[in-house]
Amino acid sequence: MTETALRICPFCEATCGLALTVENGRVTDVRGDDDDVFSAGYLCPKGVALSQLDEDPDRLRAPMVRKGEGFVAASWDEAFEAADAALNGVIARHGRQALGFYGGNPNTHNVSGTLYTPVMAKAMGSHHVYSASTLDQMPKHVAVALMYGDKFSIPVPDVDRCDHLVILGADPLASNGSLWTAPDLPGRLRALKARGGKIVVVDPRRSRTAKIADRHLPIVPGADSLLLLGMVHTLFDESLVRLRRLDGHVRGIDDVRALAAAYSPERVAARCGLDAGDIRVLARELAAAERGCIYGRIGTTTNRFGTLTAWLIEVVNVLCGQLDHEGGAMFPLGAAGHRNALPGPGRATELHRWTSRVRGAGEVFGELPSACLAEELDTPGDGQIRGLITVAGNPARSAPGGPRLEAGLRNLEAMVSVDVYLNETTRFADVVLPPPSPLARPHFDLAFNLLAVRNTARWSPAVLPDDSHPDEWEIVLRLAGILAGQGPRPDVAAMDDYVARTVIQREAAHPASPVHDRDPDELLAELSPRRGPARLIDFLLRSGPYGDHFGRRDGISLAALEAAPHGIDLGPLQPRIPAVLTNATQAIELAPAPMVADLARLDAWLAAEQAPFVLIGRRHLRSNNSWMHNLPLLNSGTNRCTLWVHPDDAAAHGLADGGQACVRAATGELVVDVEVTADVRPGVVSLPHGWGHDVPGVRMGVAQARPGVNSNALTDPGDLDPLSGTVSLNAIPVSLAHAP
Ligand SMILES: Nc1nc2c(c(=O)[nH]1)N[C@H]1C(S)=C(S)[C@@H](COP(=O)(O)OP(=O)(O)OC[C@H]3O[C@@H](n4cnc5c(=O)[nH]c(N)nc54)[C@H](O)[C@@H]3O)O[C@H]1N2
Ligand SMILES: Nc1nc2c(c(=O)[nH]1)N[C@H]1C(S)=C(S)[C@@H](COP(=O)(O)OP(=O)(O)OC[C@H]3O[C@@H](n4cnc5c(=O)[nH]c(N)nc54)[C@H](O)[C@@H]3O)O[C@H]1N2
Ligand code: SF4
Ligand SMILES: [Mo]
Repeated sequence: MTETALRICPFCEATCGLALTVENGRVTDVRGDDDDVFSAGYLCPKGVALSQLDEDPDRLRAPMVRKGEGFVAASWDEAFEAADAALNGVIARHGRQALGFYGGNPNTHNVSGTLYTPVMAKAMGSHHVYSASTLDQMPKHVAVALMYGDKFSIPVPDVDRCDHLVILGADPLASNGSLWTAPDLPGRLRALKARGGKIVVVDPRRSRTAKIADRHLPIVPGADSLLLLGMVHTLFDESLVRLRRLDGHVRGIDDVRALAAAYSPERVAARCGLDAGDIRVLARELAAAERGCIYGRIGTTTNRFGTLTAWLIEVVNVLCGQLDHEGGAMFPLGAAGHRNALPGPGRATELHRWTSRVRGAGEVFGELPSACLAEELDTPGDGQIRGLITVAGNPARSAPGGPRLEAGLRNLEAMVSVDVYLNETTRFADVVLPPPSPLARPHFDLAFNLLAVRNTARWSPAVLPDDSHPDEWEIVLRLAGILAGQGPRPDVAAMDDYVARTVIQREAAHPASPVHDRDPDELLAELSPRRGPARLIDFLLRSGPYGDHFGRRDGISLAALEAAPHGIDLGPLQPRIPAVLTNATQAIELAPAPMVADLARLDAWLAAEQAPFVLIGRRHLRSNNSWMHNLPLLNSGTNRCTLWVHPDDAAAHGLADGGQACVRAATGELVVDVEVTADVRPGVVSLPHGWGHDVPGVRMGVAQARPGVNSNALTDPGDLDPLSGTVSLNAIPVSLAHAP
């Protein structure tokens, strides 16, 4: 029997709708869903690989429990008994602060990870909470929370109506966009150009996106905040500031004018490796554009000045009148769970409420910096991590710390991982609990709807439901019960009811909520018989900005999405200021004190001597961080873990294309394959992350055959953006030598 099933792709932030051909319980073909209200048929090679992931013989189907140096397959009951003994043993011996949690990127791409994994992390009752966010986007959250009030009030380029786009440190033609959800960004960027618009890319590499841009400015890595200060200076210096509809909603303009006075383009240009004139033109063009904006991503956030840069990007958009303006940078309004959807001040943003044990790094939104993991694992004393839970994460490849971090993982007294593979991290676990295939579970994009260039809502039911395998939310709730001392067989249904009631009560507590006056028990009854993520999403949709408010008006619900398998279009982005501002002043705070204070660190860098060679990363379309290298469709061809070296640098160091180089950093060294290319700025080398699969215990045959090297052996856990706790994964000082 052949049928077509629809499923949103869970692999990247573009969230394409896929049309799967299912024959006798197997997916035999993957295409883009032409009728999807958001993606209209687009997909990339990773989406096509969904069926290879489902069928990958190395993907874990059963729980694995450590036996000596290896693993044996176990029943779910046996595995949870082992997890209970291991985790509660640590609590009994050392207390709860000896437990730690690391959550990885795919948590954001599935409803279990978004809605239930945090419940488990909370049940752990320890300050040792770490995630990929402090290897990634945390600077954005900090900047927008301080400026607009909520960490998810992240404006995105309104790309379809934009005619002047400046891109800093992002390569959407490779990544498909990030903190900027838009299927077919390559097509949308080409359309921007075709209607006469202009794209400027600021990147030390001539990236794929730079190649289609009108102008490419090859900046020195790490200098973006100086470039932006030069632009801000120019806007005041040349009287280009115009607030348009933001007039009356901005506080702190005079402070910004005063602080930017010291950063003329002429002063910062050399440090940026750019012409002062080019910086002035950047500012003039953006100020003059009818509809334009500036956008920055991973090259600017995983950077020692990440929060300053994220802040200054917002400042430039505000001063050019491009924020909250059609074709500029706009605030999406997600259908479910958007905490800026209700007007009025929310909870104040407080940073650094506690600090890490070893180096005293500040807490950020309930987490500690992942760059602290290695030292928290191996530094003896009260609160040393002795037991670790990882969910959908591979810190052994995604976090800095290299061999030290891996030794720390190896020496743990207890480790439990929820993961689909035995990889560089999970090989150290005592118990590995595999979630079902993406095809066996439903999907809704809670996080990415908050970042999308068009408001839509789409729900994918499970394509190949599998009752024999617990869903991921059931696995993490069972772990939560274990951590709460309920033993290996907690009442998961009762815990799910508790979670649902908590979500309802939290929502109803807001005075502007449409369910403010409703009895939570009554609402729970109305959501019955749904349970798990479906119940929570139904609730969030119905009480959300487009919801039916539980029968009080015409609006959407999960039932409405089920009846619209290609999704429901909720329209283009709309201006949202002032309602979107949920900080205490309900105004745009242009000069938050923590940012202003942090400029002193930038000044020191501006005055310091420049490293002769620095390392940056890059992404390839057919890769996804560390974990999709086991799919033959993706780990093939030109997708290789090579070091890009400029021809001049190669000549100076005796390096040849196809040969090898030894790259040394303060924290480690690697022998890497060299690719000589003029697409990287002289003085800069580029190596992708997430590789280095040839280590004992990994069970990923395809990846092990083309292993590459772990670039995070070179990144420095000590090099943090202090405000956001995000580590600098770019602009790493290195030296190069010929490797025989
Ligand atoms: N040097 C350098 N390092 C970087 C970066 C960089 O640019 N340069 N980028 C950083 C960024 S942006 C990020 S987001 C991080 C990513 O950091 P991580 O999230 O730690 O790493 P991933 O490689 O995404 O690993 C995802 C893990 O989840 C598992 N997995 C996949 N799907 C599922 C699922 O549905 N459920 C569960 N339970 N597990 C699943 C995979 O097997 C894998 O083990 O890496 C960061 N590290
Ligand atoms: N194919 C693919 N897609 C992905 C991923 C993947 O691994 N593969 N990962 C996903 C994840 S987790 C994320 S967070 C997103 C990231 O999405 P993007 O931010 O678009 O990621 P990259 O493609 O790495 O682009 C970052 C760019 O920053 C440049 N850069 C490095 N240092 C600097 C600097 O100091 N200044 C400036 N201006 N530029 C700099 C690099 O040369 C690179 O071109 O991609 C997501 N999508
Ligand atoms: S662009 Fe992203 S969401 Fe779309 S098919 Fe590729 S990996 Fe999936
Ligand atoms: Mo990321």
